[in-house]
Amino acid sequence: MAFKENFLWGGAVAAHQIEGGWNKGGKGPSVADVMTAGAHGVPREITDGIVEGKYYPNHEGINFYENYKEDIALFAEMGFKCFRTSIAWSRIFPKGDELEPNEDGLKFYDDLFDELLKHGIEPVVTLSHFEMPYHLAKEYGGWRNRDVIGFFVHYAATVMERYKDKVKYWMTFNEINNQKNTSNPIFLWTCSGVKCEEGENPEEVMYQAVHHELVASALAVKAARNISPDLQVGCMVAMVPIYPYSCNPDDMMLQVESMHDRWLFADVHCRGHYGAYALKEWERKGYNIKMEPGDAEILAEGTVDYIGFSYYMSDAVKTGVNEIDPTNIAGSSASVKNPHVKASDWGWQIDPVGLRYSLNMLYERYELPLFIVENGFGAIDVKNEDGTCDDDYRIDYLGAHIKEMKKAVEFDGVDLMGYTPWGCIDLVSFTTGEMKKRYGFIYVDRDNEGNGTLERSKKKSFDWYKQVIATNGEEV
Ligand code: BGP
Repeated sequence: MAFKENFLWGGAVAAHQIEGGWNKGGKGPSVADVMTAGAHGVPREITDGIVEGKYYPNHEGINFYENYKEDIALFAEMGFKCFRTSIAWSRIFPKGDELEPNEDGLKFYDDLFDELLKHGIEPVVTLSHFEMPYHLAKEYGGWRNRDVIGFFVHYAATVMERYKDKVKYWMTFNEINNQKNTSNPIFLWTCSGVKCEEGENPEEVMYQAVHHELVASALAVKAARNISPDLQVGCMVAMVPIYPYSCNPDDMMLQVESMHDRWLFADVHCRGHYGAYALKEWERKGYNIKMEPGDAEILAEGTVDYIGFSYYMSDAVKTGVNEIDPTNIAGSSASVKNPHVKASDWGWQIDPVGLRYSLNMLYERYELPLFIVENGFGAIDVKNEDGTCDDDYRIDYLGAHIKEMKKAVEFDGVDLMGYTPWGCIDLVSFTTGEMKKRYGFIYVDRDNEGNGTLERSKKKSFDWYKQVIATNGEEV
């Protein structure tokens, strides 16, 4: 058998994309709550606050806040061993800078985790999944402000202390490296609460915010160790492996440079310090990233126990495609379509082998246990009249990825803890705000404008995944 006996099969979601109840139980607004709906190809709009008459999909999500018992029963029917969700920070600290937590918010997650445990499902919790209290973004400037470190660590310690007997697996910041995407204001603002002013260099501002988050993450790891030796704290990075377009040595070197911004975050989380390439980049660009005495020790001491990562697609880079700034960590500025793989309707390149490659790269580099906490296929599903949905393309996608992760475990010896496909129940898409970009095994009756009964129904992939779990990945 390829996978361990206690392999954590499950599914993943994030609070702001499913819960709804955005102002219930004393919750304060989060940055995610001020994002309007997008549409296919049209980016979401980030407002400066709630605007009368605008539709905010995250306000209602799929009403998991009130429906979680029924939803968890469906996860249990599929045989989930674990369920990854996040805590909405602003349910616990509505503004973010209070000393005393909101008891109603704490109680909600007590009940949620109890319900999961009742079904034998282990909660896996992200502390900050692309959201923070809106007040911290508005009044403090989000993560660019060093004070936010203290607020976050207080929040992290409060919830880890409260749930230490219910939640063993934690992650600090979801896809922390996605903030490298300085061209997309959604990422910068919702991930880190940072808005750039005229004349500021967004990349420099981003690196400063990221440094604060990395220090906060390390302090949260240290806090967990004081709270209980049983807690396991991981990081969460978006793994989009980059291939050289050809064996041209220049393409290969471009690939190495492009991967730097993937490694930067994981290097600090896992090795406890910035890679030499990052320090050189800042020096070359004249960036002044402020660090305080003691930060280096904190980063060195607060390294993670495991690596959580998302995997959806791979990327390829080619020299001479764009005007590439040679001083830039190339990121995806030199990305090209890979002719060997197909793409989803949203242009995400489908590449199961890239998952095995990623598992190998991460394991060779860090030798830490790995946890695939997101993988999935966003598609426009059509519901049949009898309520079923023939999502064979999703079964094909997930099955192909599971086969590759099996090879990584069986042939390559990678230490893999678990697998939680993204959006195990249909939810609000992060980048588009759409409901029609669906990932779930469970269909939710809701459209892009917020209409629908919210009724849940099983897709074909529901029974398929149930069988995968029942056979511990032997029957895919
Ligand atoms: C990851 C995020 C998730 C989720 C997923 C799918 O980047 O961690 O929050 O949204 O991508 O993306 P989307 O919803 O845009 O299809």
